[in-house]
Amino acid sequence: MKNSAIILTLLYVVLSCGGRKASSTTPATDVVTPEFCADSAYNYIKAQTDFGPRVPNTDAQQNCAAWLMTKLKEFGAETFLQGFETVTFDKTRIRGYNIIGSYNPESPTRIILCSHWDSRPWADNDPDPANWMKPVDAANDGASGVAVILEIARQMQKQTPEIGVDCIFLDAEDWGPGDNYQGEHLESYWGLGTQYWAKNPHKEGYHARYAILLDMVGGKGAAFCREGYSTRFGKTIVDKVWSAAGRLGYGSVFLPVSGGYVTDDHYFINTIARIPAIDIVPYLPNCRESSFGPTWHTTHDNIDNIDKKILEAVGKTLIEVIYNEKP
Ligand code: AHN
Ligand code: ZN
Repeated sequence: MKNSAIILTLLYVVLSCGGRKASSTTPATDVVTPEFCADSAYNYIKAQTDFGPRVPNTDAQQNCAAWLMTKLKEFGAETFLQGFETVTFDKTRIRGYNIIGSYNPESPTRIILCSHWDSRPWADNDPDPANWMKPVDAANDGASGVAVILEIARQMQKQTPEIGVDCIFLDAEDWGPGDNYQGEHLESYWGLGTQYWAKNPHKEGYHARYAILLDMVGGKGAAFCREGYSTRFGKTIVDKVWSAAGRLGYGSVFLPVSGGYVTDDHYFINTIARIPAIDIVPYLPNCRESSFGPTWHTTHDNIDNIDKKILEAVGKTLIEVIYNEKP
């Protein structure tokens, strides 16, 4: 992007999402009400997809990792870069990076906001078999969750929450065996970055009150149901998030019904790290292509199929949860 384009983009974000000040009649002066700018989150998706598919062992992975570290530092977080090596189901040795940004790092009461940031190496659910070996842009399945968390990080720099918050970008979630694979479909082939982090937390003796995973939180037509493992391991957190969404008028995006069990990063946070973790993940039982939505693991998972209104529903709901959490 040319410098002039960058400046125009930034100007647009500033103009479209100016900070809301508390009214002058309230006694606490100059308190900025935490908000969430969906345009800003959208731009963070675009920035990620512009690197190309963030597949492990590629330049795009390296470049995007550096960018994510830069953004977290720019937004005032204490950062950790956790590199690791692992072997995938198809016996590929990959290098991964879990990227962590902490707010209130000394606070003993912490919550985690997390999302995977890697792209699937193959669009193996594409309607056209000619695309099955192409990597996925992963605007929704990867970049959207990261983008919502980055925008929340930007807001947390303006107003620190009462509790500690760790933003965790998990690598190597999506190199799992798809439906076309003939071998063993073990759950443990997914979420490789999370499994590494859960066994080797970035700080010794690390614990958190709970974790919220965002996965595919920007797709057109998305709706989120109360996912099975989330309810099994963290029913009170599911209740908290879904009732916050209802209060804000997002009941048609966060449907108050249960649906599906997804082997996702939160499963390993629950079972290995023993931190209660829930997943905000689409469940569309009537979608022909996939219950995660029509673009899942296809070449159509690109910026054109992102809906800012979904990003906004998720972002504002999380802001509501985070700023109501007491130490
Ligand atoms: C399975 O398909 C077993 N889990 C889905 C996890 C996933 C893939 N989330 C995003 N991409
Ligand atoms: Zn995926």
